[in-house]
Amino acid sequence: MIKCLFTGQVNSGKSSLIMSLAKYNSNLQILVSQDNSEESRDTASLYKNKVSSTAYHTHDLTHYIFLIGNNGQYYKYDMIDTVGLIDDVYTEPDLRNSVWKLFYNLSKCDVLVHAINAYQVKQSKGLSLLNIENEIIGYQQSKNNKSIICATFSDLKDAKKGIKCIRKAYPQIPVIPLSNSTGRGIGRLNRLLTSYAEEIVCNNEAS
Ligand SMILES: Nc1nc2c(ncn2[C@@H]2O[C@H](COP(=O)(O)OP(=O)(O)OP(=O)(O)O)[C@@H](O)[C@H]2O)c(=O)[nH]1
Ligand SMILES: [Mg+2]
Repeated sequence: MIKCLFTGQVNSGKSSLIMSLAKYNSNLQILVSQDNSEESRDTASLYKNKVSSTAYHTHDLTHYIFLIGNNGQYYKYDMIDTVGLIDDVYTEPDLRNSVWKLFYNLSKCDVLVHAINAYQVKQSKGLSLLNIENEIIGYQQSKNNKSIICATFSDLKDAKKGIKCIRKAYPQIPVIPLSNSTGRGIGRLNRLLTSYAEEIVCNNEAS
């Protein structure tokens, strides 16, 4: 199973992204488990209803296990939704445990999907990521691991400038303009995750 970690600031669209991917690969069942333990994964119950565009706040990790792919070739993905990042994430006692879990899973994941609200970038007149976001992206890069940046809220007016800004800051990472409202970019994200899965499976078989 391929592990994909979704990170990003609060309300950057992480949970919606996972739901969009689930819907894109429709009719595939989704297993949801609320924490990271093996037992709970084994006993994870089936929540077909979770596949909706309704977003909800998540305080801890949530695993969504489902198949994604195209052209009849599907791969099992463990989509891991993480805590919404804020400025003082390290000092908030409530968040500390979630941040530990995030970094633990980062060290184990195959693919990182980092969500950045492209509209907000434009609004704040430039890309100013939180320290913890730079650490997360930097960690993946230092390990030469696969990363994707989703420039969410691309449906909003003038998000284009934000997307340009993100691309300029990260020329070496694929940046996908994405909208969880219109579905823009979900197909592209799906294709990229499918091709990464092919590569990862091939490498695992070879080693
Ligand atoms: N217009 C627009 N709204 C979006 C988009 N993505 C998410 N939203 C909305 O933004 C809000 C936050 O989305 P979530 O998916 O909950 O964001 P999140 O990053 O999981 O938030 P936390 O878990 O609180 O950190 C919800 O009301 C979504 O419907 C997008 O691409 N475009
Ligand atoms: Mg969320």
